[in-house]
Amino acid sequence: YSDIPSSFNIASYFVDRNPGERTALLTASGPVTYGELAARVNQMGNALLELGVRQGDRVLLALSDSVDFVAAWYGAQKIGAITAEVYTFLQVKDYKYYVDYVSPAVVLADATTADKLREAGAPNLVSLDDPVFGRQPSTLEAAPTTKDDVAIWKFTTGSTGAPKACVLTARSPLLSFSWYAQGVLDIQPSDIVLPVPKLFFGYARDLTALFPFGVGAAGIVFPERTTVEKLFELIAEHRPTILVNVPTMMSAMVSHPAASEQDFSSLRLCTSAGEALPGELYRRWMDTFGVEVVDGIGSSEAYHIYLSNRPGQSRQGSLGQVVPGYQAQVVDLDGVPVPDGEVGRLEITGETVALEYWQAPEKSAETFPRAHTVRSGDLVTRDADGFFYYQGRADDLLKVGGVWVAPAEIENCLLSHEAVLECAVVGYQEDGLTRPRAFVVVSSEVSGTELQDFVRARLAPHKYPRDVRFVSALPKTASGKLDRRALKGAN
Ligand code: 3SK
Repeated sequence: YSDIPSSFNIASYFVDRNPGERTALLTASGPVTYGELAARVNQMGNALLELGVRQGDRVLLALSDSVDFVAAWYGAQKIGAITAEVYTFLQVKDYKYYVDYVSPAVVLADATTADKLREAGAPNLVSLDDPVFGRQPSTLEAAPTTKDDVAIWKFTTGSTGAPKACVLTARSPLLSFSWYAQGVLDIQPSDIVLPVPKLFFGYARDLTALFPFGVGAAGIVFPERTTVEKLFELIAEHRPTILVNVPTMMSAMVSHPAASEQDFSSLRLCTSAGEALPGELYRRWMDTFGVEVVDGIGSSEAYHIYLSNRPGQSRQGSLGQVVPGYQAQVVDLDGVPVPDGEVGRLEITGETVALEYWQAPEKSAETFPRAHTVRSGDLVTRDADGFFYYQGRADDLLKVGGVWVAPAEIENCLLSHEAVLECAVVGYQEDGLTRPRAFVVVSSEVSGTELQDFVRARLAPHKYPRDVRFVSALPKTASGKLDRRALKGAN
């Protein structure tokens, strides 16, 4: 961190340093070079200046994935503004929340989001088809920003409450690039990255349009909703080397009838993050596609991924080891480290960690107990080799018959049943007592009793699901994570 020069601009570093003729982005209408992207970034930055945005102001991006999304993000960075992104399929009331909370100098919308944002009363709303973006010069001097300036807000929803912004400085993307993308993934100029989640989710944005740019590699952008068919098509067309994946999509991909016909030979690895990857799904993925999975865990609070497997050394069912640059501790409720093998909360220390949650001092003090440290809500164990194993969220644990039960353990057991494609276990109340309920997506006929017996035969007796619900799909959040809150609300 002390190696980063104090004067540092994210756009100058990640875009402008690259040779102009190299490909930065691959799109349906052809490749976009770094030279073309830099010119568009400058136009976007100039347009934001004309719209009155100044260094330190916030710009809210509500944009579908496109070259202009990437250019607008870097344009804002280049003039020293703070960027925050939101999903494009929110309800008017959600946009109203974000607009009030962020209080942005400008809200950037596109055809998908403009009407809803207008209805939400977004002030200073500008659509990307506004002529202001077309009449700008393609040169722009970077604002005199430093590594310690606040540059990025990443939203976190957590399992309860309204979304909060993690306030991050410019050093976070640079360190994360160096520690994770170079230190773990060994990202190379020849890499081509295909994201499963959309770019509003920092996991995907950084892996597609930030980390690759650190070495002059390329990302693929496409506006459409990500479906298995679309991914198969994009893999055949662009021959990516890295697939940025989430377990939900991995499950859908392995279950697709055309899975065995795909040529994934261009892929050197598939990252998995965003939610726990069940060991059983890892096995199915390897059997079907044979592309190495590099599972890890990250968060908006820590900026990006802080525990990860290493290519060539992945352990099934493990989150891997600490990403070099971070320190990890497993602590009890009082913050005291627990011995290896015992379940505790994960605490991560590293210079990428957010300064705070915006306008949430109490929650900030709880989550960021010391500078550069985040106390996550994730429960883990660590083994003697330093590999971490996910044990669920602290707030998802169920007390059944007086004993704590981790839903992840029951879910993993159910997933090892041949008929179960996806499942989630949450608590429900019966006669004033908490009991585990399983929601399952199956590929062939099986009864609830059979699944209950299956778990009974493998886990401690109190852990079997007292109720089994068959569903066609599990509810997901916009970033593709399981929406446990929606399941907890089911009767
Ligand atoms: O899983 C997450 O929430 C996350 C957030 C930001 C960057 C990376 C990840 C995996």
